[in-house]
Amino acid sequence: MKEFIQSEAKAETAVLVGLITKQQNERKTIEYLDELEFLAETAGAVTVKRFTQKMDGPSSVTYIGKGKLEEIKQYIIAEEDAEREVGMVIFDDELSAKQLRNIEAELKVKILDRTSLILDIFAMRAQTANAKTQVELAQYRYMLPRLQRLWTHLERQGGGSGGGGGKGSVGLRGPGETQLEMDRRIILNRMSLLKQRLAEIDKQKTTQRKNRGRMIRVALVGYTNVGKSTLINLLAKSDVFAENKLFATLDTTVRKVIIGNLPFLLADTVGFIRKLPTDLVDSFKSTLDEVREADLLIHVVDVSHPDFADQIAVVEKTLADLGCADKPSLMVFNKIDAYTWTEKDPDDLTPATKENISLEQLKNTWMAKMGGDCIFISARERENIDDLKDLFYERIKQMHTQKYPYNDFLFQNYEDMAMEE
Ligand SMILES: Nc1nc2c(ncn2[C@@H]2O[C@H](COP(=O)(O)OP(=O)(O)OP(=O)(O)O)[C@@H](O)[C@H]2O)c(=O)[nH]1
Ligand SMILES: [Mg+2]
Repeated sequence: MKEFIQSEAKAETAVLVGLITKQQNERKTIEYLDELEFLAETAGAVTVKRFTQKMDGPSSVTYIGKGKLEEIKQYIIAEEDAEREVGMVIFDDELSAKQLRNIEAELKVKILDRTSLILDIFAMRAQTANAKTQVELAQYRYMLPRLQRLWTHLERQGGGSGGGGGKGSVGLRGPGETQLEMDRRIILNRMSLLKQRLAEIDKQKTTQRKNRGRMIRVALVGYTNVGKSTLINLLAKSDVFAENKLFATLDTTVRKVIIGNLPFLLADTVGFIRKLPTDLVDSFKSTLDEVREADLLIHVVDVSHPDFADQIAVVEKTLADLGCADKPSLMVFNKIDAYTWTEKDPDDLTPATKENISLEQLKNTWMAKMGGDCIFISARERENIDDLKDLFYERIKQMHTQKYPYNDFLFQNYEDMAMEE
């Protein structure tokens, strides 16, 4: 009867698990788990509980300690007794095959880690053939070293107690190494097919890019949910999907933008995130080609986010991994409308923290650091957009005249011409 009462639309519940280590203090862990909760929400799961544990480093056997695992198990049982099913337990770091297997055997619910959760969201978001192929490939990459675990899982379902196969479905009874080998081979074949398909798409895309004409190519890059799509929509008057969810954008969109009399190409790209495995980034190579081949990068930052400085570091690191560390770039601090800070009481003599910095101070600090290479705006509230356009115009015009010295006709100032006539 329980099934009938539970509505189909009821969101799955999730329990989050994170470690506090020497490298990752409690505050950091909380921030990471906040982000993990947002990821879970994006995937459609409601977080009901968090568990953290202080350890030197993750245990290679069960990631967390035995005692903590038991505590989580007891929590799940208690919830079940109260007719509240725990749908899944999500770990903040990537789990090895061994860890997954052991944890699953103990907790007996769906176990996810940050990577598989992100892959799940990617699968949900993928629209084009390119994105779908990339996601499928990334999923197999994740799955392959963990096949053993998937297999024991199936074995449990199929095996039953009576030996000799029990009630399991065809092909799942009495599985042995041969079956595992076959599965591996099927997946490897599928992966090489997907790689082939991506190579073809790649070729088409390269040709398309060559035919785009002589225009400077600009790419918006940044952490997920900072407002990249909102900004391209504003500048290109386009309607790229933007919403308050992580990874709203998975496919690259390129738009022609004209500022004054200067046309250029602007690309919106997939957002970056912490702890994203490098081979996952590799799977999105063709999406990220737009970044690699750009003449200018616009690094968009959500200044209203408490961890924006960390996010900047993650984006810079990812860009370096892509070989783009030295590309010319501008930094756009977005969401100034949502920036908050608490003024320090004059009696409070403790050192000022990042929560005590006014927007004005923040601007001054970054301007001092970056000179004219940064700007503060609100894409949604359209604050300071004229200055942003001026900055883009100056930079891109300079690049254009350098790269295409013979078609500077683009910069004729039509007003001046009118006066000369
Ligand atoms: N307060 C405020 N919110 C903004 C601003 N710009 C964008 N947003 C909101 O931030 C959320 C994310 O915006 P997107 O444009 O989808 O962000 P994105 O960087 O493209 O995100 P992904 O594609 O998910 O990586 C949306 O809810 C926007 O409405 C801004 O200037 N101020
Ligand atoms: Mg987007």
